[in-house]
Amino acid sequence: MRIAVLGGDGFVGWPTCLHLSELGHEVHIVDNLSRRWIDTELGVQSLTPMDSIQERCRIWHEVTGRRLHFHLLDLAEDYERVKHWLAEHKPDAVIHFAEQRAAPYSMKSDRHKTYTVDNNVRATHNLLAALVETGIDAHLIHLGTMGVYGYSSVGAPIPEGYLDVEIDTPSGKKAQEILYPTRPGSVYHMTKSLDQILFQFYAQNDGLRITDLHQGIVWGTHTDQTRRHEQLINRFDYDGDYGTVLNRFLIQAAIGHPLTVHGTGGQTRAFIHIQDSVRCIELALGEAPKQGDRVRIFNQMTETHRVRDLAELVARLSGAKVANLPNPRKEAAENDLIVKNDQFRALGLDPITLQDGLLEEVVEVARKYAHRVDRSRVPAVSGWTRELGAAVERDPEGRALRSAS
Ligand code: NAD
Ligand code: USQ
Repeated sequence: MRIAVLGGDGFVGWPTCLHLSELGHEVHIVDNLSRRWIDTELGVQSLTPMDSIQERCRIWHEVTGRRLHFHLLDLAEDYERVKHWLAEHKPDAVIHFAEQRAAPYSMKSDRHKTYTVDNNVRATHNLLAALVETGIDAHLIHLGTMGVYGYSSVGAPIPEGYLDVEIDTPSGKKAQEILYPTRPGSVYHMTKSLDQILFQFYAQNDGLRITDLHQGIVWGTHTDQTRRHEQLINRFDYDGDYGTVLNRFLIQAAIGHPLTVHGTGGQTRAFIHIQDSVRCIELALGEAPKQGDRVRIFNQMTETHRVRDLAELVARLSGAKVANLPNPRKEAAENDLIVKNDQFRALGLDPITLQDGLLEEVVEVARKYAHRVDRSRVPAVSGWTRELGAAVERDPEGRALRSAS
């Protein structure tokens, strides 16, 4: 298949490109490299030293003899170029990772909020409109988030995207299937909720064939392919904006930083290892919906954990201390989460779990590159409201200490 991987220079995109290339697909990476620019804006860098995308593609060719094609293109800024690119390359499948994906970054300021909405919603809508206009019948796979469902305890499993409801009408009860009501917890998560509506409309109106993967928090760093050469190494974010919770705890353990638990750590979230994430994309590719089908929604996660349990696990593994910090986010302090993921399991996914020794592998990678860590960038200081941001008191190194109130 000819596959366009939008956002193929990113944390999940890059290993996906390698995995699909190894399977024999013709892979085209489309990326505007905005993530690398954001590192520059924030004054941080990936824990792991990443080469330029062109160099990464060259190394892949050297190692495997397979070619990856890179195209510098902004999906949000230049609709005409997006349309021409699609018309010229006519992909069989499009995998869409190309969005600003950090919740804390999306809440930093009004500028970051508007950037995140403009970038994400326009990128998705430009792509949909261009697919219709060019008449390209590609299977579109989008990386969405478990966060669209929200994190209040509902006491029932979260279904895969849709909810069966009964509506009272004058002629009696009528059954209806609706998108599960969204309850995004950040501006970033809100853009993924908006994406869902765009997908619903274009599938229904234009027959676009769409799969939306509601992914949990991705942890780990290596996949079978990124292990093949030092210069194929994956991005690893550890800073307070882009680092996600488990990877942050593992790097904090490696550098002797207390594990930064927000509040009581009673937040329960869904997780998936990066190797399973790329495998799920392969499985979803093989299950394309037909024209006229509703958007196919999968919950791309393999297990759920409470933040404080993760901290305890990493502390046991490494001897690290746990610090309960004031939470800069507006979120439920404690929640339960039960999630259905039957579709991937039925397709043959055999999940990698936290017990599989891969936690140690991440700590080893983190130790190897610990000299690249700027400890002052570890605390999460982007507040969901001005008050929450201000309540995070910092020490002279910029580390969050305790509530100022
Ligand atoms: P990432 O930031 O590492 O990668 C995103 C890539 O998209 C970057 O290379 C960036 O330069 C590119 N991009 C952004 N806007 C673009 C635009 N307008 N035009 C072209 N390229 C653009 O993110 P990631 O962690 O790889 O996540 C990929 C996708 O998966 C995101 O959509 C994210 O919402 C979703 N997701 C990620 C996680 C996670 O834990 N990392 C979990 C659930 C869902
Ligand atoms: N948390 C801590 N300490 C930290 C960092 C985070 O306690 O040092 C807590 C947060 O307060 C939150 C939970 O851990 O309760 C998860 O935070 P996170 O940063 O790991 O994840 P999140 O902001 O939800 O975003 C990440 C990805 C995003 C993806 C989402 C999937 O950045 O792209 O959509 O995970 S999900 O969480 O399932 O919605």
